[in-house]
Amino acid sequence: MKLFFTQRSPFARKIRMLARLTDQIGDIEEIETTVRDPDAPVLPYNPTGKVPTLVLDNGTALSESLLITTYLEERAGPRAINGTGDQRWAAFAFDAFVTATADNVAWLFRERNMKEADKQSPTFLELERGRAKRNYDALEAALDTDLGDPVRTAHLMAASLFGFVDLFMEDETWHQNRPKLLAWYQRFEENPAFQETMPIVS
Ligand SMILES: N[C@@H](CCC(=O)N[C@@H](CS)C(=O)NCC(=O)O)C(=O)O
Repeated sequence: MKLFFTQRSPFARKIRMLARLTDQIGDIEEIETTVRDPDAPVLPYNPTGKVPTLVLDNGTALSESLLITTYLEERAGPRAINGTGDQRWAAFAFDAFVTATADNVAWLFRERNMKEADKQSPTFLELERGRAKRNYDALEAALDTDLGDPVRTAHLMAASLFGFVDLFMEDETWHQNRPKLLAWYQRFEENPAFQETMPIVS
């Protein structure tokens, strides 16, 4: 299989971590691509040009990180990390919430980091900051339950997202007044899969 990724994408980092944690990385060729570029290596496989994109050996191209997560979780068999039965669907539901949070932060990033200051919409920024705050508060509250051990795919998404914000949007504090979330993240930073997928940025 081929996995197209960028160093910066938190969605791709989550998949890269999952592949390592479920011992599937040996079956995956990780290919770094550009985005928003007519020559991007991912484009022949996925016309949306988005990462992550996982191309299966039969040529099927999976995009949207939750779909790729679901595929790799099923393929992992006993090594899957989201549990079984109802527990598994609760884990996927939690992952969907964290992934939606990451989508929201990505919109915020595009508005504030990729547009000139005078082209940015204060209304949009306020709305998205409000949404991010609500979601981070929900994550802080979830720490006693969903964010506890063991590591599920939602944890991989949350850690990738916080790593992204710290590196590229450092003044958007996700941890201010959220001590449990910060302590959780600081522990998670030691995870070898997190260390191995640290964005290499020049
Ligand atoms: N909901 C998508 C989000 C993926 C996404 O937004 N990826 C960004 C990079 S972080 C991307 O591919 N952007 C390329 C573009 O906007 O053209 C997922 O979960 O995979």
